Amino acid sequence: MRRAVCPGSFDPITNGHLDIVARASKLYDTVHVAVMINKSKKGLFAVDERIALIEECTAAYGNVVVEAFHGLLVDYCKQRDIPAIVKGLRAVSDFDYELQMAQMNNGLSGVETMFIPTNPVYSFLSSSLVKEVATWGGDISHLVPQPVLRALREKLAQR
Ligand code: COD
Repeated sequence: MRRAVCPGSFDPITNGHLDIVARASKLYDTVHVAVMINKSKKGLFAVDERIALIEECTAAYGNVVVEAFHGLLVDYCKQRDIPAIVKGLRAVSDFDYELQMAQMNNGLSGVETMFIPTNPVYSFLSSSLVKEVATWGGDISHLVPQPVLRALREKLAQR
């Protein structure tokens, strides 16, 4: 059984994240999407809301498990016997920090990190930019899956 994890904040999941999860789901028997909880960072979406959105957007893949985790990613991997982390690389600017994390995680536990190059149509895309553009009424319909678009509109209307 080949298992991998795609970790992140996913606040909320974007088409860039989804593209990486979809591609990983073709390479591995099971892909875990781990919503890593960072208590010092208050997100727009609650962790449960992020999980529900990711589950809805990945249901069709058939081999994706979505969970929240508070702690080190290497501990998440150890507890579930996951040997590989899959990350998307958007640009050279991502590389420095991603390399540091990959080397730290490998040094801590031997887990490997696999990088998948971003689809160029999503190379500028991040959850924070999506939230900023949506806050000011910009069109993000081509950047996030439909359930996220709906949830973002509802969330911003409550503010
Ligand atoms: N195209 C392709 N991939 C993308 C895109 C895009 N447009 N946007 C994001 N991604 C991928 C990247 O691989 C990114 O790393 C991942 O999705 C998650 O992105 P975000 O923005 O949701 O999440 P981040 O960057 O906040 O996530 C950082 C982690 C939570 C993965 C990291 O901090 C972590 O592992 N934390 C757990 C604690 C820990 O173990 N710390 C020690 C690390 S060495």
